[in-house]
Amino acid sequence: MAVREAIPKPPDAETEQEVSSFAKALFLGEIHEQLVFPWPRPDPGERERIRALNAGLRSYCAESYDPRKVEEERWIDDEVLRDLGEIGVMGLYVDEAYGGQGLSQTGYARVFETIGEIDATLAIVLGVHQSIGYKGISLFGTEEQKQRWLPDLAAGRKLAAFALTEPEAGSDAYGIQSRAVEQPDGSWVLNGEKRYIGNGSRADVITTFARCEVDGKDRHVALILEKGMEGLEVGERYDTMGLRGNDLRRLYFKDVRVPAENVLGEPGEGFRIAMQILNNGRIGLGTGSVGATKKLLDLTIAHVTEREQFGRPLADFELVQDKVGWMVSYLFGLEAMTYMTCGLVDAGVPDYSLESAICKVAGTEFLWYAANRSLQLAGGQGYLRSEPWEKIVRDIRIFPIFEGANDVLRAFVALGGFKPVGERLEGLGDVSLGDPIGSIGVLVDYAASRAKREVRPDRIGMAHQELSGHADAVSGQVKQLAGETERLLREHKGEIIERQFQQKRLADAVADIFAQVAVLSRVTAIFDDQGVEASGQERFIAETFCERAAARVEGNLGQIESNDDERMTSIAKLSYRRGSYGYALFED
Ligand code: MYA
Repeated sequence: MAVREAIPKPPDAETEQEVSSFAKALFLGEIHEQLVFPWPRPDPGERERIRALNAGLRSYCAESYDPRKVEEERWIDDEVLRDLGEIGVMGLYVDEAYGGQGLSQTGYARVFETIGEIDATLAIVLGVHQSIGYKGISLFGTEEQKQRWLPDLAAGRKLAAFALTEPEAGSDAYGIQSRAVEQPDGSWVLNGEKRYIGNGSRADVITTFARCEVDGKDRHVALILEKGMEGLEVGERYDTMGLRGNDLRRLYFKDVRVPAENVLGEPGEGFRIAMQILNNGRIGLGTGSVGATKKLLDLTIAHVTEREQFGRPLADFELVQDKVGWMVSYLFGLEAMTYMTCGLVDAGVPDYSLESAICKVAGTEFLWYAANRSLQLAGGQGYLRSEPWEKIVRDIRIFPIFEGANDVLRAFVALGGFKPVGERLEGLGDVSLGDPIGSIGVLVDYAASRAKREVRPDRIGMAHQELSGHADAVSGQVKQLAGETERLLREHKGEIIERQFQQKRLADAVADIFAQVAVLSRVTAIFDDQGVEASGQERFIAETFCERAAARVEGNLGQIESNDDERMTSIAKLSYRRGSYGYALFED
């Protein structure tokens, strides 16, 4: 069910260029605001359904779901999972035709916020199941495959898992070693090993990936494995710091024969399929972080308003207000950005890979800092195992690591932005950026042609006029981002792939720009609905977020030129040579 009916047509022919990704275009200095204005409106029919699902989920879990028991027993009762399936939360986005709830990405995220508030382990078990476990079947499955698997998965009669990571291929997912060889009868024989697989021994259906040969080329294939297949062995369970109810396992594939009808998509397309599934999963971690932070905020407000010290509630102290104010204002921005991304998916924007990576990085890091600050405000009480903070902190520590380690995703975002800029530069003169002398002329030509192309959409004109100051500031930041991107490419050419300090700065800058655009769109909709006067608090929070985000953008882009990166790499290399700290103050 589409949240937004259709993407409105751009205003004139010059701006009517094919644009597949809002975030990638920002690196080119282009703001395709018709993709992000107006704010995506929830479908009224869907709103009712979400309310009913959330209410059912809350009342069921209040009675029958005990997070501590799940942690002690290290799994969720099968009966509870069956009940949750009956409530409808095991097949949230699956078409009604296959027995699911047919929710949009936005609707899915809203129910997942509630799941995340109840318990992170529950969110991960259900998230592994539908966010990534059977997402591939829903996105790339044939009609026959959907009919075969989705009804049982959506109803919770079967559980799914996603198996990509291997001992030698974590962040470098392209480098998986598992291998599938096609047989004369069209089936495949699979060998290899996977690790850190959630729902590992419980899953009935596992989406997995292996290398394969297609037309003599080394490619990847996506396969659906089923419990009980000969040679599919479940290995030992990992003993983890948090999410202790998550059944995290090794899996071994020993000559597993996979029938042709279990191949997902085209052989050779496996890596693209894996990445597309993860794009969806990463948004889930962004919106899940929104839900988890709301819970932390509730805990924090309750604690600081009740607890008194020095004859006053903690809430009265400035440094407490600083933390709570930061939490609320950043949450407002993160919520806008993550739901804006859901809106892009629902509107059918083809490429949201950068946006989803941005949501994952921003969401999981904010949640981590928020949890730390919330625990700090709870004082000694926050450190007790009987209190909720201890478990939350343990459970969420993995979020910045899994589904793409955050620094790897930052590199992915920056390189994803460099790519269209590099292509444009190369395309102008057909000269490789790897050729330092040849490219100079091209870059000069490009700079000149750019001046003539000022009609490209480089301003935000659809924000409410009361927000025009912020909209202009964001337009300026986009211009600066594009300028720095081009300058870095010109300076480093192909070597840019090694410049991780600079990649991080660009990735963080574009994340803050995207978040500001989302906030402007959100508040414009609030102004339109309620009037400017009546929306004073939202305006105040939004402006606070935008001003802080703008300062971060300035900081990050400013450091591209002036930084101590070389000192940091030298110190690190020296310490590798010394093998330890090596600057002992005492000689004992
Ligand atoms: S699941 C396992 C998680 N693992 C990863 O995420 C792996 C991380 N690594 C990668 O993503 C890739 O290997 C990177 C690129 C990014 C490093 N969308 O040359 P390339 C295309 C679309 O850049 P590499 C888990 O943890 C690219 O354009 N396409 O490749 C469970 C290119 O195509 P072309 C993409 O340098 C957690 C081609 O691929 C994407 O090797 C459980 C090659 O690209 C993309 N994103 O790698 C979580 N990336 O050749 C449960 C690349 O055409 C969730 N490409 O240009 C629960 C949710 C609920 C939470 C609730 C909380 C409370």
